[in-house]
Amino acid sequence: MEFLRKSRDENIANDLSPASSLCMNMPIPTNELEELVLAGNRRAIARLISRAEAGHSDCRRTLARIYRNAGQAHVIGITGVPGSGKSTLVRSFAHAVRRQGRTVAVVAIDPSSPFSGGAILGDRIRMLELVNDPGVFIRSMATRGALGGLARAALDAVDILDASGFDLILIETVGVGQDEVDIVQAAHSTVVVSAPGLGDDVQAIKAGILEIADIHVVNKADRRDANKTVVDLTQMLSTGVPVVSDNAWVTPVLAVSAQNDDGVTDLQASLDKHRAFLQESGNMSKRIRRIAAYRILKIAEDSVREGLSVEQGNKMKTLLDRVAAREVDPHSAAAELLTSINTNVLG
Ligand SMILES: Nc1nc2c(ncn2[C@@H]2O[C@H](COP(=O)(O)OP(=O)(O)OP(=O)(O)O)[C@@H](O)[C@H]2O)c(=O)[nH]1
Ligand SMILES: [Mg+2]
Repeated sequence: MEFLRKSRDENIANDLSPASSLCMNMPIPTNELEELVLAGNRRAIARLISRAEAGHSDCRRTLARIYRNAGQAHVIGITGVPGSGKSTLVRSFAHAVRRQGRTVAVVAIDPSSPFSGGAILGDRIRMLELVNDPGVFIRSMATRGALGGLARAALDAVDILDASGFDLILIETVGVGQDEVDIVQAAHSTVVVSAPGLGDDVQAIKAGILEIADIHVVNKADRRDANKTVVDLTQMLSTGVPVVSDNAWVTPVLAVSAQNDDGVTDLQASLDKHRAFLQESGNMSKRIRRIAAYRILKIAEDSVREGLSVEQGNKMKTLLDRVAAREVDPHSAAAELLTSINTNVLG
């Protein structure tokens, strides 16, 4: 197959080309990627993710079939304040998962790519080991298109990786914007990472992300001041932080040193326990519905926004003339605009 001989960059560049060339010059049509993705072919996976990211409608049918084949993986969201060691933790966790013989994929929604992250040499070497391991797949999604769509693309990527057979899928984001927090919650289990020495420590993660944790990790436990962070966090949790986590689950606070691989197997065990808890308590199906609701609304929102920007150049001009001349009121004009989006873009 010709595309398999091409470099990854070439493939990606090709994938991001405009719709017309996607159709005309494409060495392999999107629908033929499906089988390769389901068989776990890495280049096909990378390629389909790129096409999904570009948001071309060519993918829609393929993604629909992929979606129906997904649903086996344990999807884990990892978030926390910048610099708390999320990327280091993801790498250490991936190694631990591999030692168990399970496979793992990472979708990193992060301004700094995990490929360039890792200040120390040892960490970079470990990163290379992961990149060369067929049981690991790492994908960075740093770009937010002009029309949004980050959540859509990231969660399409999760489907693709899930359908291609990865046992665990990690979504890593920086817990800053609402979108990033929401994306992480589009996971079955959410891990919130904090660490000592980040200014306000626990206070820093209070705003918005403390309460979404199913599991808390206090990273950098090799530092002497880590214990204080563990104590502060545990205290804060026991004094009535509203917890989103399902009732009977007691959110653990785990001390971890991602850098030294300490406590990472505890995190693994805790995540397995959380998944089992969700399944046994019936909470898994609630979460699956919550994720589905988020995705449906997000895609609808993106489509309307996209449609509005297209219609601005078409329908809008006539409507403007009529509203300015007071032949039509703005409410009716807006309704008409939405109808034309419906027929032209969403249909
Ligand atoms: N002492 C210590 N340092 C760590 C540990 N884990 C990560 N670090 C260091 O913390 C810094 C930030 O680590 P990252 O993994 O890049 O953190 P991050 O949360 O992904 O950062 P952003 O992507 O910028 O939000 C790096 O210098 C790491 O080497 C740890 O367990 N112990
Ligand atoms: Mg990072």
